[in-house]
Amino acid sequence: MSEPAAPLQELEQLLADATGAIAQAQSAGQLEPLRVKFLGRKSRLAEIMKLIPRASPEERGEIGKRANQFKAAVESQLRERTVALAQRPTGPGIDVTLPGITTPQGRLHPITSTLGSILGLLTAMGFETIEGPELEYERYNFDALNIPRDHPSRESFDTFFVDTPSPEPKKGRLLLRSHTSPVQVRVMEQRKPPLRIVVPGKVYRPDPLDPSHSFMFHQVEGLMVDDRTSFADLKGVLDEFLRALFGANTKTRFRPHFFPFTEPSAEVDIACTSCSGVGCSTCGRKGWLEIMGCGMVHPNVFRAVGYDPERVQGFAFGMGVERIAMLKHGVTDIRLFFENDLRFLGQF
Ligand code: 2NM
Repeated sequence: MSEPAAPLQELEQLLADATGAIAQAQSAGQLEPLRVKFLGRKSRLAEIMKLIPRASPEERGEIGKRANQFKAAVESQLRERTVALAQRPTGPGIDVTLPGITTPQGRLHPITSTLGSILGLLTAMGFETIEGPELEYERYNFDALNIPRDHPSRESFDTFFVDTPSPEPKKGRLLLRSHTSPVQVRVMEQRKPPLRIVVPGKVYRPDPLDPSHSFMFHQVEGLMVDDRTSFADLKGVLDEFLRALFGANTKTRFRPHFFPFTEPSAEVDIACTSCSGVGCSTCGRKGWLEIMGCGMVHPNVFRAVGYDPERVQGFAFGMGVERIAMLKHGVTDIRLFFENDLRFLGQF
């Protein structure tokens, strides 16, 4: 009894073993030994097949049938596993639970965006943006602007002079411009009025460094020249500009001042952005913040560029971009703009 039943039970056990081993194979190279082990000439299957002639006639058919089924099942599992292994992605596996890689977000430098707002507003009012050289001649930075030969700002402690290999007698020494006005002089020399221009750019002054001084900063200067241009036009343009920049309710104040290149001249204050005029540490208890300088272009400046001061009138103004950015954002040290610390720059 036990002899004929044994081959059938063994085939059942062999199929379970083969199924488990094939499923665990990790490469085609691991499948071939399994084919040899379960189907080869020295396999248990081969042994069982040899028993068939000696079995009783009834059992002969059953064992033969089961042996063929076993062979077909193992061959089909080997084929399927071969295909599955070939289609499996190679290389290291992907851990779908890992956090994603974030893309760092860049942004404009606060000086760039403040400059953009300033130029955007003035351009909308009809001013054309013009840039010019940072390395200038004394003639454009001082002489043409009615700045006297003995003016203190011409001293080496107020201007970065540059070695001038072959000084041009009419243009003087080379220097790093201390304001952007020399560009306006160059434009006036080249063009006739009417003129409405704004000149942004870097300017250089050898000041001792402190929370409100840096040896390089950015300026925007404006110039309008026409046959009739008044101080009222100047006031209207700057009031409009400052209310667009700091808010519609911004109070302004024009205070008499002196510049060699304008007459009359004024400094423009806005009511303190921190205390609205009450008095605080931002405005030094004055309630007002100095925000820009301006005036009517001096006749000597017009003469220097070949304009007839009897026939043209103009106004000019200038402001520091860092100062405006500091007031807009509550920054208390100008040097932060130039240290490129991402903890600072990331806040804008
Ligand atoms: C200021 C204040 C007042 C100014 C004058 C000129 C030029 F070239 F037309 F004469 N450009 N900019 C000027 C006048 C600049 O900045 C505080």
